[in-house]
Amino acid sequence: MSIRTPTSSIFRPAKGVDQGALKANQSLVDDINRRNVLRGAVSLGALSMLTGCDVSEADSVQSVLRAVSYWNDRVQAAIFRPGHLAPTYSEAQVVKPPRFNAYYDVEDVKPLDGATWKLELAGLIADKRAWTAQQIYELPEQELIVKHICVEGWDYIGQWSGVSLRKFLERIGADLTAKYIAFKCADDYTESIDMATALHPQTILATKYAKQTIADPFGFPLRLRMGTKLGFKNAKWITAIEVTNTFPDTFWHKQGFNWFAGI
Ligand SMILES: Nc1nc2c(c(=O)[nH]1)N[C@H]1C(S)=C(S)[C@@H](COP(=O)(O)O)O[C@H]1N2
Ligand SMILES: [Mo]
Repeated sequence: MSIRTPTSSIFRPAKGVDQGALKANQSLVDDINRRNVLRGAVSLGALSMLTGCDVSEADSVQSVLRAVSYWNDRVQAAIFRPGHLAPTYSEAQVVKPPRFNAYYDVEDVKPLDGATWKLELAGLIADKRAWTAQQIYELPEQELIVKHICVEGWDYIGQWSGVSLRKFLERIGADLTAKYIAFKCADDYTESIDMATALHPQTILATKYAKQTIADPFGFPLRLRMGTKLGFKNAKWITAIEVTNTFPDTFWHKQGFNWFAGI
């Protein structure tokens, strides 16, 4: 199975500089460009000006890009408004079926057995008993009709429903003052989010799409869905949730993508 790396439609090469070192760090460059952190396309000149250093060696390019991206994570977390809602849409705008994506092709999806699947709980949680799919289906449902935006440059409006993550965390006695919620998935994907996003009113553990049980490729039986985060943060096929104060690194962040990834 080969790992597909999202390609960019946003990369704009600056004239007159060696683009090799920037191309080698394309995901970081894309992220910084997309957020307009440098108020223009990333170039070696802009990075040199920003840092006051001569950013020309491949190693220093990568460390400067990483520093800008981490700084960007912190700024995004600081300006996140817990009560600010992402735009919502009407049922008539919902795309059916949803558009599939993963770090591998749809033929390689390994469906989970809903009868034996369990959601494991770990970390700063009072009641760590595992949950069956049936137990989760019995929880109150909330519906989200929001835009799913993938960094690969496409989006669609989707209709997801399931229990509010805030309500679920309260129910299991999670420490709501902890910093992070980490998700493990059946396909070895990992994601983590900050507590403010976990408690946001548009963050749910989805079991349904367009009022039907989520189909296998879209994360059956349980996936995360947030109105305030980019597509890749929305972990599918969740098998475990951990509440922690130790930063849980993630599949895409390890490859240089922005961790906060707000919309
Ligand atoms: N477990 C898991 N979750 C995942 C992924 C993945 O590869 N594995 N891909 C992410 C990416 S990049 C996107 S855009 C969305 C796609 O969700 P969808 O197929 O429901 O549209 O799932 C995200 N969640
Ligand atoms: Mo994505």
